[in-house]
Amino acid sequence: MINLILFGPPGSGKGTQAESLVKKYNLLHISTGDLFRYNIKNSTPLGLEAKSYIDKGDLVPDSVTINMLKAKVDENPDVKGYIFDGFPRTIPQAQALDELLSPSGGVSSLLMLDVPDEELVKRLLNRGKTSGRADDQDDQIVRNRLSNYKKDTIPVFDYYVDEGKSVKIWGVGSLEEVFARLSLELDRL
Ligand code: B4P
Repeated sequence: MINLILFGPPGSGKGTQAESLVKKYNLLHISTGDLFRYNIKNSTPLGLEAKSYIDKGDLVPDSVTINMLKAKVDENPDVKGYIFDGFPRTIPQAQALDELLSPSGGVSSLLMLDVPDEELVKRLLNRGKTSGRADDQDDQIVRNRLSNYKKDTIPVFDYYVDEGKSVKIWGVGSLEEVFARLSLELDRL
């Protein structure tokens, strides 16, 4: 079973690349960002809670995020493997994922899309012009997301380095070029 974490700063292309990877490798794509946005759109209690954090560029609390992720995995027991996109973003989330996946062999690999900050800000503000996403429209909110990534999320990369599972992939170039780099790593699993 392949249990892949697609990792990287906001705007690094995780969602974009996950869409292509699931088709090629027949895996289930679980994006916590998409799950939150679905709940926000449908005004569920979970969505209302998540919105107050996401709109400011803050992380949603671990307890809420972990329970939502577990429910999604439990709903889909018969899959060939998963691409976790945007999860884990904190050490407690990584520990919860390890526990959840231990019956199926644990995390196979963490692939980090490496993109310089100024390129990320440019991509996100550009997406904000058409996406309607409040968290993509304001320079300060975008920079807050980047600073939260450095503080809370980078330690997750180091956590899996200790297990020999973290790999950095250069995330600048055309969508096809980045996809080819990711595929090379996935083919090794
Ligand atoms: P996410 O939905 O995960 O959003 P993201 O980090 O902005 O996006 P991603 O990296 O997938 O970028 P994309 O491919 O779209 O999270 C949103 C928020 O939800 C978080 O800030 C947080 O508040 C909350 N949240 C989610 N998960 C959480 C968790 N586990 N714990 C707590 N809170 C959580 O690409 C971005 C743009 O770049 C697109 O416009 C795309 O077209 C463009 N692009 C992609 N690849 C490109 C390339 N190679 N060249 C040029 N442009 C490219």
